[in-house]
Amino acid sequence: MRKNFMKKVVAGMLTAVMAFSLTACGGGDASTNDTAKEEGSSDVITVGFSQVGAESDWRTANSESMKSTFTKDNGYELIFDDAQQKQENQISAIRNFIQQDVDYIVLAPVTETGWDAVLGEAKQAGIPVIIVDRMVDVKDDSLYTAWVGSNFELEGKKAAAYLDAYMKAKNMKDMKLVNIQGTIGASAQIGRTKGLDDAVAANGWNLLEQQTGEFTQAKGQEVMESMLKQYDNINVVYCENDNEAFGAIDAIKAAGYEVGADKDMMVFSFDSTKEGLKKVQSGEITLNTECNPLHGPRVEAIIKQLENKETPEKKAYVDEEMFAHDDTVKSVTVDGKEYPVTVVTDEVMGARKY
Ligand code: GYE
Repeated sequence: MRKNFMKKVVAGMLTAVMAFSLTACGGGDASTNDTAKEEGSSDVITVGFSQVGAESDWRTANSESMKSTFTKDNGYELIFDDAQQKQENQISAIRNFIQQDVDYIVLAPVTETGWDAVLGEAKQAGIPVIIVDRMVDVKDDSLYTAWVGSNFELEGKKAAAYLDAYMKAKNMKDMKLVNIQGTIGASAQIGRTKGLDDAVAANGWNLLEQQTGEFTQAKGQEVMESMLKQYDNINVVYCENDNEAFGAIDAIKAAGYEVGADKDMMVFSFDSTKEGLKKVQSGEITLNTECNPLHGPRVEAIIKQLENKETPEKKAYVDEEMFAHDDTVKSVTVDGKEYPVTVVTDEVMGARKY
């Protein structure tokens, strides 16, 4: 139940009681009660959203989805805070939201750990917290009301299964693999790295190095440049998001190599933003495993449930696809489930809005 709304309901009830006693005394005006009711029902819902930053195209699409959902016209006041990838900024944003007595706090956490204290403060203040995108790792699950986002480990497993199937289909024996990781400690990094690590262990792949590219294009490029200086004959580059892949591709080309599955180096990516899919269509990215950023309506659905005193699902995963340059591998099987691979055509490109 919305706190400001509750406050108004209580105020309305008091007014009604007073009006009733005045009427009983013969001099009352019962319309006071209606005014209070009207005020209550036209109340805007205030949402404080602590966003990680603006590090990637995915993030831009995610912010846009939140902003276009929580509008004045839809009955919301959105307080948007960009933490510039720093947890301390997110913690102070949450403290500000508590001070402003918002109705809901929405948190897209930069990393999983370190939230117990501040989420405890929100709980103490009686403000529901909805976690979106990456997860939090807290001792007490009651510190947040609900979470919605992606199954990052499944994304990693699907990508690794594709790489395995691709290698076998093309009879490639010699793998020299590098991994440009996301922000260390972020669920998206933990899951995508784990999917790869497990496959490396199971298949005995030659993983030369893992280094963070912090989910940005600039860092992706820098890390790739240094790996190219250090190792000869890298042939698979597993990037953990599109922007890192863009940076890595620039670095590979600048070093004089050709990018593509049948060229010098194969690039893997996650997100499948419009720019990311363009590079799949051109062949510079071999496989792009989708991660859906359009969480605004999903968070709103949770808030509506809470407003209606319903209990939202504690954790909800989003369904996601895989996009490839060609149909060498038509599907992969992970944990007994088959996932189709879609070849990027003009039609696929046309349907992608972000
Ligand atoms: O993959 C990346 C962004 O947490 C799913 O963060 C998100 C990741 C996304 O910077 O592009």
